[in-house]
Amino acid sequence: MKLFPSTIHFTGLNTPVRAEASVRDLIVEGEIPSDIQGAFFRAVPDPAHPPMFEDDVALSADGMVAKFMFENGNVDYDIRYVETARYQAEKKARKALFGKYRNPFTDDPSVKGVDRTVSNTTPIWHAGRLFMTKEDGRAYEINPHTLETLGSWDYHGALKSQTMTAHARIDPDTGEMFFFGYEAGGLCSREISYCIADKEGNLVSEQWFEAPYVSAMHDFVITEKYAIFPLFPTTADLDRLKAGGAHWAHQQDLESWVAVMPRYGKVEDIRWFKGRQGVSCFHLINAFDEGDLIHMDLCLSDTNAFPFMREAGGIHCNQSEIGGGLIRWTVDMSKDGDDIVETPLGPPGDMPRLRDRDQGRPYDSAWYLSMNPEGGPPLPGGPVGVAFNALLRIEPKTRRLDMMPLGFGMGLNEPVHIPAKDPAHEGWLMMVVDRQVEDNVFESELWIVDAGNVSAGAVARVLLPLPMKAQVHGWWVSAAQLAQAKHGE
Ligand code: V55
Ligand code: FE
Repeated sequence: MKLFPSTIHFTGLNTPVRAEASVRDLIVEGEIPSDIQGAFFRAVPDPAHPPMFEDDVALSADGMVAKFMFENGNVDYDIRYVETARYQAEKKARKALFGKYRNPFTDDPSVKGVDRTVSNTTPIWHAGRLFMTKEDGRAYEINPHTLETLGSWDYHGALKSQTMTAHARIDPDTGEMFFFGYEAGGLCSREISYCIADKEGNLVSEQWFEAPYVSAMHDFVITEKYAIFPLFPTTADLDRLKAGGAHWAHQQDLESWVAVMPRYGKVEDIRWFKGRQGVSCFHLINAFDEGDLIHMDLCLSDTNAFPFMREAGGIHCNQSEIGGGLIRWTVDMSKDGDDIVETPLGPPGDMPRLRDRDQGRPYDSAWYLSMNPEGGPPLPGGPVGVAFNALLRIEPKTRRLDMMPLGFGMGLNEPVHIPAKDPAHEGWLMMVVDRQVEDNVFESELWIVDAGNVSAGAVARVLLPLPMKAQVHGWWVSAAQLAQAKHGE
């Protein structure tokens, strides 16, 4: 194609920007809290070229890594493409050579065998290194100071898995990073890798096990004792791909599963618990142990939230009619059987954010994005095609909810959490807020919100002089962590 398609994947907040840019000393309204010293990294999918096919999706767009750098109340901004093998091949050809989302059979023959991943989902910081991730391939390492791409990351040749999740979990006490990869043995393979990197960043464990079906396993959770792998029935099929079809199709009549194993144990010790049919979940807030019980808190919906994954499975419904909620699933490791007990915790939503120190532990509060019933129609754009317009703070123990509702024509990107020096203070949330100013024209600000008092709104706002294409996930890296970066300035 010569032009970008006029579908939702390339319009609204998904309108391609494609500019690598740097802006020093952004304008700040209000005072940036002194706790905020460090960098907010963001993953922004932004297609460098018009796609080969009209029906291309936002999830296929080339990854850009953006950085808001905070130093003593001053804010600088940078955004650069992740120079994946795919990006470099297309840059040289000055056009798209890779075809449909996660379907290599639709590629230009000239790029057969070239790494297809676009590194567009989550920036992850671990053991002094910054990675850009996407679940269909391995991570790319990024220089956190310059945003230069350093190359594909395989733990110095140790990693066997061909894929790595965009949702790793870091234990706050041990500093270990727990992660997995599905389709670990190649396209549509049922193999799942389960890996641990120690606090120095060495891969110290990698085990593989087999899934009951090839599932879009987007996230997983750990507790102090267990590693937990939920599988939902959005499935892949090699014959469909070979016929030029979609990678994912949601199957409303297939059951979901949760695999549970001791986190330092063997995959042979996995127990499988059976979940509801047809449900879907992309993100979990957290999980924790209570004696022999394991609780996991999921952003669950009745069907897949992505229209293109539903439609490939023959499911047709309105986005606004999809039911769901923040739901707790509990399993009892002292009992036989495969039962899951379900408890509702909060209203529907997604893009949850947990304090780093609460990972895998009982927790008092967390945050996620939802809809404000009085906010008017949602802004078009983002991975699923509509933006959230309310920020929720939830106390899972008391079910208490607080909300920061946005007004008409406004939308939210996922926040990061920044701890406060004062242990009695809940810290800060930071997120990009978009506002529609005319048809397909948006202005954006970076908002800083008191994490314990979200209904008070922004305490400081950073004005952004460039259009901000919709973000997927972000990561906060403190100045102290940046000072320990393995790549110096
Ligand atoms: C998601 C995002 C992806 C992807 C698959 O948010 C799932 C869910 C940004 O890329 O490829
Ligand atoms: Fe995600």
